[in-house]
This record gives sequence, structure tokens and C-alpha cells, in this order.
Amino acid sequence: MKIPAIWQQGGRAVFAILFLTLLLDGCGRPTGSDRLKREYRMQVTVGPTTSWGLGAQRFAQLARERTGGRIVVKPYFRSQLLKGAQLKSAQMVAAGAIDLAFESTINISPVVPQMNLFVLPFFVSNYGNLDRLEEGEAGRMLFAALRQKGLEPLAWGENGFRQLTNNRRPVRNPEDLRGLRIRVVGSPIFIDIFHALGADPVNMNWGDAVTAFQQGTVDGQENPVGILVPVQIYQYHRFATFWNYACDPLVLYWCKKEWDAFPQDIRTALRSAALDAAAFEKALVRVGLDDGEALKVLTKTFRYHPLIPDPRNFLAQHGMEIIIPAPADAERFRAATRPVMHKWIRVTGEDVYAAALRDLAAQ
Ligand code: X2X
Repeated sequence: MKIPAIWQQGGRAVFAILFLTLLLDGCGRPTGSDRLKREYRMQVTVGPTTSWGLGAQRFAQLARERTGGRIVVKPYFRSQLLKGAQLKSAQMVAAGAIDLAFESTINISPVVPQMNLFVLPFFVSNYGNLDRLEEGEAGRMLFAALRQKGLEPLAWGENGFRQLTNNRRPVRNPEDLRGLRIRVVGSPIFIDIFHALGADPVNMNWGDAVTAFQQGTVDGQENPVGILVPVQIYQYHRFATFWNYACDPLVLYWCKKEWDAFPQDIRTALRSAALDAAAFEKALVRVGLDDGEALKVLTKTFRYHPLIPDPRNFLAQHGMEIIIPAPADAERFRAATRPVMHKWIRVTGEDVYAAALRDLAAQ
């Protein structure tokens, strides 16, 4: 039988376009007979062996188990889906180009400026405060702000308190920081903080940062131990200042349009998977740095025995000098960054800041 020419050419093209449209359809319009995608792509900024990366893998595993294999989440590490541009993740997930992310609040802050709350210099400073903010009115406001931008938050995770390391000298006070070239993330509050402290900040993506440490093009950096231990920061830097100057929660969030289209049973299963994976991940990053609660949670609830129960000691054993600033020096760091604090409260939102103060006061 002779196939009409129109069907052979134009028809085939239309067919191909239809097929591609179905295949490439963005967030919120799943493909396939059960309207679910074969794979949901998750953006993760760092590598798989960090606590953050382990949390992402645990979520993928629990998501598969609790949905009976219907939801397959694949983590893409080191901002691979963004070609390294970590600050673009919230924008890409909101647009549906990426399904979900396990992401630092710092990297969300270009889309949700309220997230700067946690990096107001020397504001949060301990786990009790951090928990009060996440569980309190401020946390609810931040999750509402995410929803407004098209992102459905499932759980708070944690990168941790950010600590300073460098290869020049022990940093105990603002004078010691003077002139040090410090790699910071590309969010502008970090440039402001390190300028105020007299350092010479340079911003770059995390992927480039690791190369910069290796090549010694920067003197130092600031990141939590859940990242610093796996990247073996002691190979590049001799001094570590534990000053809890900024905190860095993670949020596991999904493209809201896609999320809203899931059946209720899937949403329930995924939310419980996210909460459990995040609780595990939080305990991992806190172990050895809190009052002992994290180790209890890991061993009792998750039956998991961390390889490195005391990360500060581990860094010291690998040749690092650990510095904990004396209270008077800590106060001088705080005083030097006070103008930055005032400027960035306005960017964060006076309302969120006021809610945070109420959360902290409600002991
Ligand atoms: O870039 C960083 O320093 C990192 C990995 O901590 C974040 O994603 C904010």
C-alpha cells in the first residue's frame, strides 16, 4: 500500500514533535501511563560523600521504598544540572527545569531573600537558636515564602555552622583576618561580612573553590565540617577557626506545580521520606558538635554508627590547629559586622527578623 506523501513527511514531523513534547514536558505535566515520570532529577550542590550528599541519597532510597518504586529520585551531585551555577537552583526548580533540590538556604536566597536570616553575622550561633527558628514563626514564614515562589518545602536539613579555615595564620580576632584572601559563595552578604572584617573576599562556585584550595589561589574559605572533612581540607589549610558566625540550613524542596499534581498518597509518602532523611542528615552534621543528642539519634533511631564521631578532633589529628575565639574576641567580630547586620536585616525583611526575635525569646 502506498503511504500518502503528506503522512510520510509532514505527518511524521508532527508525530515527532508531539512525541518530543510529551517526553520533554516540564514540571507539573508528568508523562507516561500513570502520569509519573520515570526519573525525578534532584539538584545537590556538593559531592555524594558529604553529610549533605548522604542525606540526598537517603531521601532517594526512602522515596523509592515508600512509594513502592513509583517515584525514582536521582541526585545529581556538584550542581551538575546547573553546570556549577549553584545560585540558580531555586529559579530552575520553580520553572520546572529541575524537579527538586536538596539545597542550602544560601543558594535559595537569590529567589527568597528571607533565607538570609541564617547568615546574618553571629545571629543564630547555636543549635538551640537554630531549632527555635526552624520550628517557630520564622520557619513558617520562610516556608510560606518558598511556596509563593513556586517551591514546595518538604523538610529542613542542615549544612551546618560555617567555620573558617586558612593556610596563613591562626585567626582569633578581626586583625588576624586582615588581608586574607577568602573564598566565599557568590551571595553578596558574604562579600559584605568579609569586607567588614578586613579580609579580601572572592566569590566563586563551590566546584571552582575546591580547585582554588588545591592550587592555593585563595588563603582560606568558610564551610561546615560536614563538607570540610570529606574534601580533606587539612590537605590545604592548617588553621580552623570555630566561630559559628553563620548558619546554613538546607531545604528539601520540590517544584510546586509538579508537587500539587501528585496524588495524595505519593505526597504523604514523599513528605515522610523527606522528614526522615533530613532528620538523619541533621544528626550526621551535628555529631560531635552538639551536647551528644545527635549521636544518640544516629545510633538509636537510625542504627547508624558514624565513622567520625568527633570532627574537630579528627581535623586536629590531621594536623590542623583548632581555634575557638575567646568571648572578648567573639564580641569584636560581632561588633565589626554590626553594620552588615543592619543592612541585611532590611534585605531579609524586618517582619521575618522580628518573628525570629520572638522565636528566640520564647525559650
Ligand atoms: O558553596 C558553598 O560554600 C556551599 C557548598 O557551602 C554552599 O552551597 C552554600
